[in-house]
Amino acid sequence: MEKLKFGKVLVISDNPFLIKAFHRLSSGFMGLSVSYACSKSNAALQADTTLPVKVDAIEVKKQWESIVSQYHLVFSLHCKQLFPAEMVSRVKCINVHPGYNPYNRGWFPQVFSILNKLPAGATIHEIDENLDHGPIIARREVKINSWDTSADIYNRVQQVEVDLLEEHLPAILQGYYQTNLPEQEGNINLKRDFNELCNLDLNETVTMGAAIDKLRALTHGNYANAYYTDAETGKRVFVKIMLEKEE
Ligand code: 0FX
Repeated sequence: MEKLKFGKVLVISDNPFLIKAFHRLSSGFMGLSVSYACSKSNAALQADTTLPVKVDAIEVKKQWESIVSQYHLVFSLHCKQLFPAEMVSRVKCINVHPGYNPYNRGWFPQVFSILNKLPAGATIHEIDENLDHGPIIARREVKINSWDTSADIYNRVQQVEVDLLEEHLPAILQGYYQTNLPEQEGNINLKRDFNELCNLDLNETVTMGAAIDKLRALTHGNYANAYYTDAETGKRVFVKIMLEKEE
């Protein structure tokens, strides 16, 4: 193994699956020291005893100068905090994103890919001052089948994120990876776009295909996403769809 260019690495993540995967993938590198941190509000992760590493709370906006002075490289593995422009210009920051950049950058990419038919997938890229935007180190598309819900796609995307990390981590740590600029600016979805989607309008007229797409885009395990408001009680009624392809 060649000498590492980036020997002191900070992983900031709010995602236990990716923390475990990163720990497994990085444990073979001689001379590599990795620290893990998550958002302050993520009490579940800080208390998670199934994790192989200690995960401390970090407030990137407040602590970025100390991060810059301590680490050679920072990974965001679904970190819910935005990295300030001053930070990303002073320390190399790399994002592992559950979307196929530059399409459906931002919040819950696969949800929007079901609806607007833009590619879904995973991307590893350098972070710049814009959301899910910087030079691309690696990306891979994940196919969307007509019977997939958000959760089906997300599970495949997460596996592809791990595969891409496994393939590219050596080059990243040794600092000899290549990047490509995204072919266009693409599009961004925010949390409020997702929240708006969840509010179903019972008077909206759509094709059956569009209705199924909307419900499968908003069906993700136990999450209560799509809803309509019951006229009599004023209470929200949550809606999920079940899709089963014949064998
Ligand atoms: O960690 P993450 O998978 O990713 C999200 C953003 O999509 C991503 O672009 C950003 N870089 C990252 C910091 O945050 O999010 P999550 O674990 O909260 O949700 C995972 C999936 O679960 C999501 O894609 C859709 C589904 N979900 C999640 C919540 C919280 C729902 O369907 N409803 C929800 O309320």
